[in-house]
Amino acid sequence: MPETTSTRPLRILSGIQPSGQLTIGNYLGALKQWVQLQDDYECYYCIVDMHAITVPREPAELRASTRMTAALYLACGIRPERATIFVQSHVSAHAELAWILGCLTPMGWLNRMTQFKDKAAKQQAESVSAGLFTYPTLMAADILLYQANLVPVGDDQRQHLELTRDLAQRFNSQYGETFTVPEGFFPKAGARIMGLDNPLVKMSKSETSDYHAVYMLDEPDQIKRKIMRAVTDSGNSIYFTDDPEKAGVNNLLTIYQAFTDETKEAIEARFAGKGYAELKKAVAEVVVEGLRPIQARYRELTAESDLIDQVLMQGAAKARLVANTTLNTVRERIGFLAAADRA
Ligand code: AQP
Repeated sequence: MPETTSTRPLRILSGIQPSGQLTIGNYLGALKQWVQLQDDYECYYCIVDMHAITVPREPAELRASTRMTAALYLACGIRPERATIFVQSHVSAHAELAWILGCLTPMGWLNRMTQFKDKAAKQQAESVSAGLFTYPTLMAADILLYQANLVPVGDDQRQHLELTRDLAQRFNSQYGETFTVPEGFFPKAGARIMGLDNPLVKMSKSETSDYHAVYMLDEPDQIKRKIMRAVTDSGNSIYFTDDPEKAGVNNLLTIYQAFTDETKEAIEARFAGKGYAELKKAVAEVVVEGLRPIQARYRELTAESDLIDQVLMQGAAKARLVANTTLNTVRERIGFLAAADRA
């Protein structure tokens, strides 16, 4: 029988792709919440390397990025004794369930995914992989394997999460109650951090321009330089707004709010009558100070030779137990013959 919410604590699943250096978007949209949630929920935080290969990757870079991402999870304050930290490809159930869910997913659902359209548009049409197209079914498998109740993600993942919910419901109605239908959990501030060089696009770790993103491991000087060069507008008033003309100022305020947890009103009062240069200086300062302890902890953790690999090995063992329980139920429900030699 599948586990039910009534027999266990509420579960959380989330992940980040090791597709480059993590940005403050990844931190504010995801990691910062993960740390807060670990004390109240049973949390599974994975490094989704199988998602990362939906666009071409250099193997050595992928390995380095995977370790760097794991170390940043720990450096932010995720504690392996509270939360299970693991690498997606270490738990083969993700790939198997993704295939099964892919067979249940109408192409029309995938055709609607805006992230696919955005990412595909950046590549030559003939080199866009089938994996990039079916990415949302792998993400659904990640979440549903752990019977997650809540999925803390940034705004950009709303559509994928909706598809996960639709798939869970479709499976449940076709084969009987099997999956928990997850809810999204979006941060109050920082759910969508925009590019510093173009505040109309999401800040992304795979954007290559020098002044697009602040990376979590950037030096204080780099952070200041990037923020001082952030695109704003020709006006001089500072307030939160949806007006695309002032998207740059709104983005800076959002970053300030997400790092300080102050209210919008307090922040607007603080910057009333001040100029953009003062706003940028203040934002740079809270970012530098917010990242400083994380960077220090990162340096300590990566100095210990096999600590990260140990955490990942133990995490994978815990994750496999939960994932395989769900997968066995799924196999049985859809009519796969039980393999006599499978544990
Ligand atoms: N700019 C952002 N603002 C708020 N949240 C963000 N997230 C990413 N960018 C922002 C959140 O970070 C988590 C991990 O995302 P991911 O690495 O799995 O994929 P992504 O959303 O595609 O992130 P990137 O940085 O844009 O990666 P690339 O460039 O490789 O595609 C998610 O919770 C996401 O919402």
